[in-house]
Amino acid sequence: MKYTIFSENVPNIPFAEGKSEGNSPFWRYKGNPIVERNPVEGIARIYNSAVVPYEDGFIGVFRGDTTNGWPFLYLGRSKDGFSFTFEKEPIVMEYADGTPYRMEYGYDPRLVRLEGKYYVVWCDSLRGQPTIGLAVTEDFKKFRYLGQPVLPYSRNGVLFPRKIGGEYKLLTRPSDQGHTPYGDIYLSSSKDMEYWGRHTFLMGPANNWERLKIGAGCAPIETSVGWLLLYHGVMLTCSGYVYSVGGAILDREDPAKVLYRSKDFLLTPEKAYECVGVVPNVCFPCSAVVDAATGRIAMYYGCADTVFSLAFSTVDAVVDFIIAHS
Ligand code: BMA
Repeated sequence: MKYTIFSENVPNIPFAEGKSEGNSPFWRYKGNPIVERNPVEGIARIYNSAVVPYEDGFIGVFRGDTTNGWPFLYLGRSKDGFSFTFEKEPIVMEYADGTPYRMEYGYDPRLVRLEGKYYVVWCDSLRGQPTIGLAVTEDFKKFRYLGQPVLPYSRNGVLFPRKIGGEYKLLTRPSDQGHTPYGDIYLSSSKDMEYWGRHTFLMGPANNWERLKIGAGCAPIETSVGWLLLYHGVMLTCSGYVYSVGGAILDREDPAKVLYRSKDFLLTPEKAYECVGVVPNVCFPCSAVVDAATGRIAMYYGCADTVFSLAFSTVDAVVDFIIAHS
């Protein structure tokens, strides 16, 4: 391996050998999608969701769009990272005093292990308006609601998996109520996970395939070159939005510095399950499982706001691609 991943070994990482497809450093799992329509009674679709290794298998927080149209967060478990069983009821979160948090809706969760606990970051709401929600769990039974690090409107909250320079770091994408011209990723800092500040601009749309807006995707992966950030970028065409996957590398000790950023997308909607669905032409990454020993990457991504899929690569292939196309 040319580059090191600073993370745990995950010998049972869901993975299949393959070759990059077309202009991508990734190759798709041949059994995609791994979650089809109507996965659970009362849930019409599961897609933009996050998975982490847990005990002897995998666990995830999933976006489930209910049959009455509202998105909520559901727990799913898997032995192999490919096939999941989901809970029928949404995750219940509580404030520190034990009162339940009444979630109006929740979508596009991210999940990260940090200091031995698991943090869920998702698109929550404050008086009906989208902003970032934060919760923590140690056992996936009790979820403590930690509040909202930033004001509405914001989406695509992503936590770094460790403190940097003594501070927690959070990526967000400020916006307005709708699909907007606010398309930039910002970086915020906190000493205690409660008060967030020193909001700084990280990056905005730079290439035509992401011209409309970008948003952080998977929790950044720490490598010997820097933090590997897989994100989504949106292009507006005459028949709607196209969501592709982009890649950048941020400085390890100062993640506000973008060291490399690919001019080309890393994955774009090509397969029928990415191009046809409730919202056509969407590849939306929310998490990646990595194995430090082999450098393997398994990226989970939502497809066409309808189904859930996996694509594979290695740290060497992805980092070299980003540097070569930077
Ligand atoms: C974004 C979010 C995502 C969704 C995408 C495409 O604004 O709502 O959940 O995948 O639009 O519809």
